[in-house]
Amino acid sequence: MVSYLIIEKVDVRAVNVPLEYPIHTAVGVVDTSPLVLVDIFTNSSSVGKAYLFGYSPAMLSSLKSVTEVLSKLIVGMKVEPFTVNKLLEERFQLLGYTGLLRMAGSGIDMALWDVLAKSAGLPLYKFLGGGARKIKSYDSHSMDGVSLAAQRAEASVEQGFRGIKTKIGYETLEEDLNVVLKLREVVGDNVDIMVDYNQSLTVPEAKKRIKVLEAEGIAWVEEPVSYFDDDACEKVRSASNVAIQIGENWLGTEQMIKSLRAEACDLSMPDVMKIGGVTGWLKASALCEAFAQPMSSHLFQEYSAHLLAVSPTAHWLERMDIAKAVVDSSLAFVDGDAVLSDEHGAGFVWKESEIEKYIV
Ligand code: SMN
Ligand code: MG
Repeated sequence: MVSYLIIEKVDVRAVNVPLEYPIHTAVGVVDTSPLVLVDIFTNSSSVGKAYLFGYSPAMLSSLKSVTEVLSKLIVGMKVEPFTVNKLLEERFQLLGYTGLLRMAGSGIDMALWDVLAKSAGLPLYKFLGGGARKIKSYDSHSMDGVSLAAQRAEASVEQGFRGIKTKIGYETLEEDLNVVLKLREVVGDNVDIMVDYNQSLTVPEAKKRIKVLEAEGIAWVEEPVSYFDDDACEKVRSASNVAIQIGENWLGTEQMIKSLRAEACDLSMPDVMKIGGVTGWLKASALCEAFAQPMSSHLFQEYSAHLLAVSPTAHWLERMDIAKAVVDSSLAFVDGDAVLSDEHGAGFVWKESEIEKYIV
């Protein structure tokens, strides 16, 4: 057993992999999954692993090179996520530790926590002090149109999911409503339906559409307007009788604090990559408790399951498996719950043979 872990080498690879379904949103389509894969090698046999999601293949090479720049800065350091984060935040204070920089730093943070937990011979949730628990999960779909939305919802309920998210923001409110009415007909009254506008509406349009959706028992309306415009979010939230959900785009807890102070939302769903990795999530989970925000995850189901297990206001885990083409995860979904295994660390390995196919 080494007395402390040292970062010896960081491998950074870029892949562009297929998705189960293209992710259609009101503001654009994500039809493949551009990922940056991070491996942190240490003076032990454990290797820390994490992936980043680039959203657009056009960003992949930039995200990869930013991750490589940060990786060079940390080789030789001890595996201390808090220390590494502090170094990166200080180093990029002038430029602004945000955007792709923050995302890359989060990937490094996740991999550092992964290798720490592995070196302790524990699954991440146990290493963080949590106990084995199931985490209720919703199946996250896309802007699929009425028939595919119904088809996917039926399949998800068959698998035991008790929550379904669909993306809306169609040309007309009627189209939004048609999808919601069809989903309710398919899933019945005991399954939660969440809707996601992906920031596509203006404040007046959001107020108008949410007023109509209120009658349909929607569990939450996600990102109706720009997540970054706290005033717009607060105007929509205070006018709505449906819970407003935001958070996937908060880059660091500093943006989250700004939104929560402005009472921009009823529910919070940080994205572990954008919020600052495991370290960022742990800060965010304390903020959710302080501001009485039920806390859900965004993508990154492998890490998010461990983190929700130690989040005081844990709400829902989002199942949208954007990395399944290259990630072999021990996380299982049983009757709509995410079930953590006792595999060490975050509990996944790469599908190396598949990675070769998709290397960019
Ligand atoms: C989303 C948007 C873009 C890619 C993946 C997921 C979405 C969500 O906002 O909440 O899942
Ligand atoms: Mg969303």
